[in-house]
Amino acid sequence: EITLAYEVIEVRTEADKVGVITLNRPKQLNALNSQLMDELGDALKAFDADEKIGCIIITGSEKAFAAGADITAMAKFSFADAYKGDFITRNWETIRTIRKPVIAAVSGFALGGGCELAMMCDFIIAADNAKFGQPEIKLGVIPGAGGTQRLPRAVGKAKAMDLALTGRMMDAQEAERSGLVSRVVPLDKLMEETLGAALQISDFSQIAVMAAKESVNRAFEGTLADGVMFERRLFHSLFATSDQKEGMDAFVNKRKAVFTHQ
Ligand code: CO8
Repeated sequence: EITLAYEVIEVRTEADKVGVITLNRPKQLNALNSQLMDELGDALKAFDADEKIGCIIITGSEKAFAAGADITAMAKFSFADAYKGDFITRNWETIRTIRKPVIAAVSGFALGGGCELAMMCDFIIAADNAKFGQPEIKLGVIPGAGGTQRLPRAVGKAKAMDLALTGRMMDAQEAERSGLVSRVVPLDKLMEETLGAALQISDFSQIAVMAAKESVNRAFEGTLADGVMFERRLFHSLFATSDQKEGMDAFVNKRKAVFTHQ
């Protein structure tokens, strides 16, 4: 049950099993300030803790997923403010602790911290009007929430350097070609498509889903051999779940599996 009052995000559930978080500072193109990152973190944690929720969606408005960290909030920062402050150090990390899948449904601008937030999600579905970029260089700074690390892992060095050094934007087609987004859909189909994926995920075994997320993320840490061993041990452990018995029995008996997340 979500009881917290939110001001700069909107929170709802779909079919009692998908949590939807809508960034809601329309006048600032969803610029990410401390309050927004706090509220987003609280909403993510609440959905993660809710047994009924199997998948979470973060989305923005048609015009902007998020046009970056809030520049007006940062403009007068000293080094000490940046280094010691919550804004930079604490509340951007919450999303990394969420164990259920988080999908970014991106339309419009996903720039700077907005692009970084989208990349911290497990995958991105983009509307055909989406624009991605890391324009921090134009402000005399560099990406600060993982942009220089996650972008090259997603799109390779050439495009990551191009985007980080020139500050240019990449449209949805280029983002899909480069591997930054998993699907591009017409703007008016964005929520339908994303919700479809989220509902599909929610009907699977939550334990298997969390294990899959954990294991794919492991691909970005350490060596291939360690990652493969990590995956194998997780795979072995899933044979201890009722959901594995149910999933395989349903296949063998040609019926639909009903997972209980045990
Ligand atoms: N911060 C604050 N306000 C913003 C931001 C932002 N990032 N982006 C847009 N706005 C505001 C504008 O100031 C404007 O406000 P007002 O109406 O009061 O003048 C309003 O939103 C609408 O914006 P525009 O009039 O500029 O709209 P356009 O359609 O003309 O342009 C753009 C849209 C191209 C998106 C343009 O607004 C823009 O370039 N925005 C800035 C993009 C940017 O530089 N983003 C990177 C910010 S730095 C960053 O994200 C660092 C991340 C580090 C994270 C570290 C945390 C750990």
